[in-house]
Amino acid sequence: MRKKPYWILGVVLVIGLLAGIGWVTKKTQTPVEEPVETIAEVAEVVAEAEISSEMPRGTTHPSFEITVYDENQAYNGTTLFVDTRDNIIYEVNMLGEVIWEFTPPDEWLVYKNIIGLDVEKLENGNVLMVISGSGIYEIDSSGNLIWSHSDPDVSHDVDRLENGNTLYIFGNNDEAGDANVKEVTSAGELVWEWKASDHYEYVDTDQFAAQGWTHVNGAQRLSDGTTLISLRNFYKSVIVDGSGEIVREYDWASFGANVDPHEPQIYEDEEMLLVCLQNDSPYEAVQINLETEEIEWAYNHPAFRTARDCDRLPNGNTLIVGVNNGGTGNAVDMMDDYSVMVEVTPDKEIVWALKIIDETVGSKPGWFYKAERFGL
Ligand SMILES: [Ca+2]
Ligand SMILES: [Ca+2]
Ligand SMILES: [Ca+2]
Repeated sequence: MRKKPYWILGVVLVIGLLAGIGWVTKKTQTPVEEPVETIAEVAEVVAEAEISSEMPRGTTHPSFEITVYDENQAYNGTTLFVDTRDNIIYEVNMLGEVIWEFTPPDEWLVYKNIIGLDVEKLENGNVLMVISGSGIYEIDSSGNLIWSHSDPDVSHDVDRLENGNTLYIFGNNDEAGDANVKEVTSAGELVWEWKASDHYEYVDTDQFAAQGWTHVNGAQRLSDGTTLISLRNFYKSVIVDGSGEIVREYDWASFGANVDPHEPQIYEDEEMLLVCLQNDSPYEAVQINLETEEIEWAYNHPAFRTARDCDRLPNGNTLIVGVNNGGTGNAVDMMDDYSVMVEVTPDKEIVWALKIIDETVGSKPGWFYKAERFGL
């Protein structure tokens, strides 16, 4: 039997040693600081996108610009939202072209600027919206009023439930004693309500004085009949049972001082909760495991502030509505900040972005509030 030459063994040892040193060096290297890019700067030109023949086409809006569109990675569909500059509800395609719009009549409006208007598309194609201080309105795709429920104590969120009832909330300048969540039948009959003051002691401090006591800003009915409620001014989200008792409390204070939770949403199939933690700059979209409460995924961007909605899309991407801080990251000088919504992959690559190009938001939380994406 022929012996292997020793020099081969030596070469293998030396290569192994060098590789080991390289690995250790890499592990201990300080990462090079990447320059802060604004979302617009990471843009790919829309014109380069291959437009699917399935895409519904519409008309260009002078204020909307798509700065990123990766047609292979984005969840292709249409996006429904409110532009609160002029109180118009838009549905746009992936190019930002308007394929549908609706202007709520003046008599539905209480405030000049719609505050926290939620808009959703129902399974039958109708559109359901909550108009703060006014009520809930359901229209068909031609804009005809199909159903309404007037209640001055309404804001931020409305959901049509599987049983046909409607769940809505009140957190805009709410006071202790107000019902923060209500469920009404199609006949307008109140069948369930939840008051924070039944479960929390009223404490009149600055923390609890920002636009109301609790400033509840979101609710979701879960399949077991419990209800997820976002108590913004308490920095908490709670799950309450049918009798109103709090059966679960998620405390967001551990994510930093004054992080306002927005639009927490439980995805039961994925056993996770996705929430926007708004804290002017930076902000974070955080996904936690429902049971362990461990962070499974989180996204922030140095050019991003004031996100108030994040939705997990069927392809695993996340649609986030917020404000681009112009790349300055400066919470004082916000005059160059503009409204934006972005779609990011699980790997945190921006694959779609829509911005308002002709009007900055200044110190406002932005002209977009929430958005919904519908697949083609
Ligand atoms: Ca809703
Ligand atoms: Ca909801
Ligand atoms: Ca949404």
